[in-house]
Formats: sequence, structure tokens, C-alpha cells
Amino acid sequence: MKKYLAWCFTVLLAILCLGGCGREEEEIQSKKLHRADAPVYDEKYITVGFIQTGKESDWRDANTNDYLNTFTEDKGYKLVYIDGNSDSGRQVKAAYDLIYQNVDYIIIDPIVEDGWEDVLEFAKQKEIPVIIADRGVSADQSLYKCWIGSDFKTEGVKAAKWLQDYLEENGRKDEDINIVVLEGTEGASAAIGRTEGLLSEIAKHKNWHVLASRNANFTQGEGRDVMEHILWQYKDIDVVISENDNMMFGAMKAMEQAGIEYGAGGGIITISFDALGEAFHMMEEGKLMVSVECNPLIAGIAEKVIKDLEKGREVGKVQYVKESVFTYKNAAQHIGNRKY
Ligand code: GYE
Repeated sequence: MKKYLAWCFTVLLAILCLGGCGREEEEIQSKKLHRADAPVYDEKYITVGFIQTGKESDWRDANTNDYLNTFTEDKGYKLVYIDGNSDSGRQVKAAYDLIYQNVDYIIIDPIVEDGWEDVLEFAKQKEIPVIIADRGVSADQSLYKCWIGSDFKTEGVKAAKWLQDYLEENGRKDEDINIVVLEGTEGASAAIGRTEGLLSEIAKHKNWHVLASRNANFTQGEGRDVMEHILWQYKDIDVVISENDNMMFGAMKAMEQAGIEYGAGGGIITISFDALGEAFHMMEEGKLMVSVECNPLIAGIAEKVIKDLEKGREVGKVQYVKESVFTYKNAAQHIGNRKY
């Protein structure tokens, strides 16, 4: 009898263990591979999925290169780079794919703020940490580890404050000032914040008037097209504020074509954002009068976050990058030591 009981106990234990191990195995599988074609990443690397917005600007290229140079195999990373192709739906789908592939971390530069809740919820369920970088998302902060990027509203305020100082210095404080704004992609936090900052300051000046504020999608081509239309419509423009350098380069082409003067030498006052290489040349030439810096070097901070998370440390929820303001007066002095 004793022998029989011992036998029964052993069998029961084996069944329980098998059931338990099976469930565990199932769980691992469901976490690992939801699709037959999902790649299996080498465990010796930390696999980082990076979903970029696209290739809309020089800023974006600098930002992409920064990720490619930071998350390298010799430092122990496998970077899965995905080009969002300026399509927010494609970005969300890519996030699902990365979750199914069970990468270790996901970094997203979201094109627009909205539409991320479900996929972030899913990543959280699957315990894949997500870092939001550059532009933000409207989803609840509990759905991602942290956000790293620029204070876009402050950038907008800085641009308007520069204009105020410039007009004062040039005895134009009380003149009526007609402003044109070229906005970045609709729904993108870089555009939302900059517009908000600009408008909050513009509203403080009764003699400043916004003639037109139009979306040109952060691209040079659209900057040129939109500016062409604006120039047909309005003759008395004092200031063009472009929410990035590339749209301003396009707008400059449109002004040149229309024979309209702009820049430090006289004519339309030119203000933009980013302050990347080409903008410095334009400022040196006096074509661009000011560029509010937007720092694209975010990957190093993202890497630090990942290192901290690997060690089980807490990370700051909101992390701003450092940035400054450059003008046609000081560009020459800084151009030599610019990293982007
Ligand atoms: O200013 C612009 C770009 O999100 C900060 O996006 C970024 C903006 C940048 O394409 O040039």
C-alpha cells in the first residue's frame, strides 16, 4: 500500500510539473513569437527597436545618424531601425511588429501625438519598455518608461522674444508688424508646442498681426509651395517664422523667385528652428536671422536610460535636451564647434 501511495504521489507530481512547465513554456512562446516569420534575436545583444518618423528634414537625418552611431553591435546592441515614412499608421503597425518580435526595448519618435494608447498598452502587457523620444504622445505617461526631447513651447517663446528684442533695437517697437507662420506637421508635438509658444507671445503685442499660419509639413518642398501661395495673397509681410529650417530654406527660394528681399540686409525678417549645419551657413550669409536650436542628439540619453533600466534603476519620466539660440550675429563664432 505504501509503495502504491508513493507511486501515486510521484505520478501526481509529474502531472503537476508537466502542466506547470507547459504553461510557462506557452507563456514564453506567446511572448516571443506571435508570427511564424518573426525573427529571433541573438541573446548576446540588447535588441532595440527604433521607429523613426521618416526623412522629412536635416534635423531628422542628424537624429537618425545619432541612433545608428550610438546603438552599435560593438557596444552590445542590435538596432532594429524602422523608417516610419511620414506615415503614422505605419509607425503604429511597426510598434506591434516589434512587440511580436519580443525586442528588449522600443524607442519611438512619434509623427503625431494621438493614436498610441492601444499599442503602448500592449507593450506594457508584454513587459517591453518603451521610450518616447523627440515628439511626444498624448497617451497616459504610465504606458511608457520616459520621454526625452525638447521643450517646444519654450522654443516658440524664445523665437518671439528674439523678434521683440530685434524690433526694439531697430526702433520698430511700435510699428505694425505682419507675420507669416509656416507650421510643422499637424498633430506633431513639435508643431503644437512651437505654435503655442509663438502665439502666446504674439498675443502680448497689439501691433503684431498674424497674416497667415499654414502647415508645410516640416519639408523644404512644401515650405516653398506654401510660401509661394502666401506671397501671391499678401504683399505686406514683415516677418516669416518657419517652424523648422528646411521649410525656411524652401520659403527663401519662393521669396527669391518673387524678387522679394529678406534677411539681415533688409526686407522680410527670417526666423526658424533647429539650427543645423546649413542654417549656420545661411545665418553667416545673413539670409537667416535667427534659428532657435533644437538638439537632435537624443540617442545618448536613450542609451543611458536603457543602461539604468538594465540595472533595475528608476528613470526620470520627462528628460529635456539642452538647447540655445543662434543668430546671424553670432553664427560665425559657433560654426566651428557645431556637432550637427
Ligand atoms: O524641428 C523638424 C523635424 O520633431 C523636433 O521634426 C522635431 C522636428 C524638427 O523634422 O525639423
